[in-house]
Parts: sequence; C-alpha cells; structure tokens
Amino acid sequence: MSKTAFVTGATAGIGLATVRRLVADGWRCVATGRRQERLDALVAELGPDKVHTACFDVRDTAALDAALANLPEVFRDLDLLVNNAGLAQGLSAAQNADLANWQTMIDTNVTAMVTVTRKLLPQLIERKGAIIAIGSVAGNYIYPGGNVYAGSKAFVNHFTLALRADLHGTGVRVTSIEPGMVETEFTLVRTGSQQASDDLYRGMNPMTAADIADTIGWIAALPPHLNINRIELMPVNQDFAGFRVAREG
Ligand code: NDP
Ligand code: 8X3
Repeated sequence: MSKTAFVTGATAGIGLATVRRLVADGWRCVATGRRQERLDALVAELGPDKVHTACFDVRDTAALDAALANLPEVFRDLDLLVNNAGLAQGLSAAQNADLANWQTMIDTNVTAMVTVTRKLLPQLIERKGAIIAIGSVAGNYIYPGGNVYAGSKAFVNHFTLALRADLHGTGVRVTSIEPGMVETEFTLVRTGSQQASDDLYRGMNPMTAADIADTIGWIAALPPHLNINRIELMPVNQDFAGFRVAREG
C-alpha cells in the first residue's frame, strides 16, 4: 500500500522535482502551489491516481483548511509533510530594504510553514509519519543582503530541529535539509530578473532541484528506526568562507 506525501510549493523547482521523485518511488502526492496550470500539468504528467493538487496561497489559512478538508479519500492519510514552499525577495542591505518584501518572506517562510505543520501534526503522529523541511545554508552562514531571508531560514532550520524534541517518543521522523545554491526559479523570484539568475549560476555548476529531490527521496525511504536530523548540501563551487574587514582609511 503506497504512502501519501503533502508537498508545499510543487509548481516549480525543488517541490516539483520532489513530487516527481516521490511518485517514481511509489508515493502518492498532494501537490500545492498558486499556479493552477502548473499543477494541472503535473497531474497530466504523473496521473490523477498519483497526484492530487490543491491550488492556494500557503499564507491563506482558510484556503489551507479547505484544501485539507477536500482531500479525496485516497489522499487523506498523510505520512509525509515536505515543508518546501518559500521564497526570497530582494538582496538589498537591511537599511535599504523594502518592508513589504520582509513581511512576505516572514508570512510565507515562517508563519505559513508553522501553520501547515501544526495542522498536519496530529495526523503525522497518528501515522508515525515524517516531516522534511527545506531550510537553507542562508540560515547557517551570513551573506550581505541575506537579512530577513536568512533569518527566516534560520527559523526553518531551528524550528525543524525543535520539532524533533517535541515529537520525542512519537515515532515521527523530522529532518532539516539545508541546501546552498540550487538553480530553480528562486533567483528569478528574488531579483525579478532572468539575467540576474543566469549570471548567478553561470560557470559554477549549481545543484539541481533533482539533487535535492533525490536527497528527500532517500530520506523518506529510510527504515522507521533511522532519523536524519539535518543535512547541509552545497555545490562544490560554493563555500562558506565569509569574513570581511572594513578598513578605516
Ligand atoms: P522556486 O521559486 O523554483 O519554487 C518555489 C515554490 O514555492 C513554488 O512552487 C511556489 O509556488 C511556492 N510558493 C512560494 N510562495 C508561495 C505561496 N505564498 N503560496 C504557495 N506556494 C508558494 O524555488 P525553489 O524550488 O528553489 O525553493 C523551494 C524552497 O527551497 C524554498 O523554501 C527556498 O527557500 C528553499 N531553498 C532554495 C535554494 C535555492 O538555491 N534555490 C537553496 C536553499 C533553500 P507558486 O509560485 O506557484 O505559488
Ligand atoms: C538559498 C541558498 O546560497 O542562494 O537559500 O542563499 S543561497
């Protein structure tokens, strides 16, 4: 009997690749996101018996509730939550940043993520399921312009580890995946510029969405006694050396 995963942000990038990987591994998936046509394409690609879609803004709690209430019988018993939906907006220094961008990142990466988690926890506990969250190296290392995105991802990394403590003894497995640069629509969304995205990833062999999805698929398939607490991945050509010195004259 195949299991069912709930994947947020499955219209692009890591979430889309994750649905493809999990379905290839025999899972059913509930795929969510705001772009209906992309969700429709996923169903057309993988089949309605394998993928159920729910088109909503993850910040809209009423829409989330409706999506959960309307899950078809066969997709109702959730064994895995993949907390993936998220974004960065802007790379300005904090003193120049747009407050609306900050609010959007906090609402999406933090508030919506904990809301989805809280709502699915009773069922995941009942089914001894698993939670895999996509945090980021941006939550572990500092870079200029990271500010609220970095803070929101530090929250994801840390909240996910904190869940491990609260879920002690329940059999629920929890993993924080913390990737570096993955070429997806992430930088296009962050900057609004395809050129900026192409420039960032040019000549450095970034990770692919499939690299992260393969990691998720591997973790999801591990035996029930084994928990990967956290895993940090980077392309070989990215590293975390970042100290700078400002000289006064
Ligand atoms: P993409 O932009 O390719 O995909 C982001 C996904 O999140 C889309 O499916 C998008 O769906 C969804 N999403 C964003 N905002 C909302 C919202 N308000 N409501 C519903 N869905 C939303 O980026 P990635 O695949 O790269 O990003 C996925 C996750 O990985 C993010 O949490 C990101 O922070 C994290 N990450 C990415 C890295 C990278 O280098 N790319 C590295 C480390 C972490 P839609 O727009 O249709 O709503
Ligand atoms: C995004 C990873 O390295 O582009 O979360 O900031 S990085």
